[in-house]
Amino acid sequence: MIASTSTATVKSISIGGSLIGGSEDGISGRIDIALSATLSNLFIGGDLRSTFFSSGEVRAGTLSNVTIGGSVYASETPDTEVTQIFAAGSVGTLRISGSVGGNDENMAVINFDRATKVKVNGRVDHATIIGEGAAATVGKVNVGGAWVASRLAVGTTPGADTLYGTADDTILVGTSSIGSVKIKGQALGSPEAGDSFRIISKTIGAVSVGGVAYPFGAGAQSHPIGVTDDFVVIDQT
Ligand SMILES: [Ca+2]
Ligand SMILES: [Ca+2]
Repeated sequence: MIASTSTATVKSISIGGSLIGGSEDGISGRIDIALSATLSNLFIGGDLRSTFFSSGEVRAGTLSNVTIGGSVYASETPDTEVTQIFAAGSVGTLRISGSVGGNDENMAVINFDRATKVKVNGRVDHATIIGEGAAATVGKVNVGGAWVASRLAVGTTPGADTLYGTADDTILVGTSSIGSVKIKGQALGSPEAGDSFRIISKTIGAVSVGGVAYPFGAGAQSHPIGVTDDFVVIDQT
């Protein structure tokens, strides 16, 4: 674990290989910067990867520039879902060269208040990206591959199911927004019954999936996308 409890900015952490969750103590495989402090540059050449016992995790107040050369993988251990990338405040640019992948046990979770850009070159599969709070914003979300069984909730309450980005979410009164979402591959939910997947915010500027643009303008829009009937991109204003 790399930890800093100071409120001073940490200018740079660079790991050539992977950051991997550890054994049974549950706190290894972590970069843990004070939630009032900024980590300006984080480079992980390989994966941010979880093991059976614990997750690879990054936590800070602000994450200005994050580059992950590999993929982000959630743990497969039942009931051990954690937020693998957490900024108490803002994220500048988050670039992931590989994929963001969870599994049937745990979603890969990314959580912040605001983000300028999230770019994933591979697929987003069993992942939840949360912009938390009534003023949450995400500028651009670009995904090079497919979007599968994944959620992007910006400025919502999770509702009775306690999950962000599902059908029972309520959009908070405020100024939340998603500027644009561009998914180059296909987008879909899951073939199982009873679950739901949303890209949701008060205002969404533009969405394209597989080269098809879905109209988002003034007023409320709701577009079901994909073959599974449980994935909807929805805004309110
Ligand atoms: Ca929910
Ligand atoms: Ca709208």
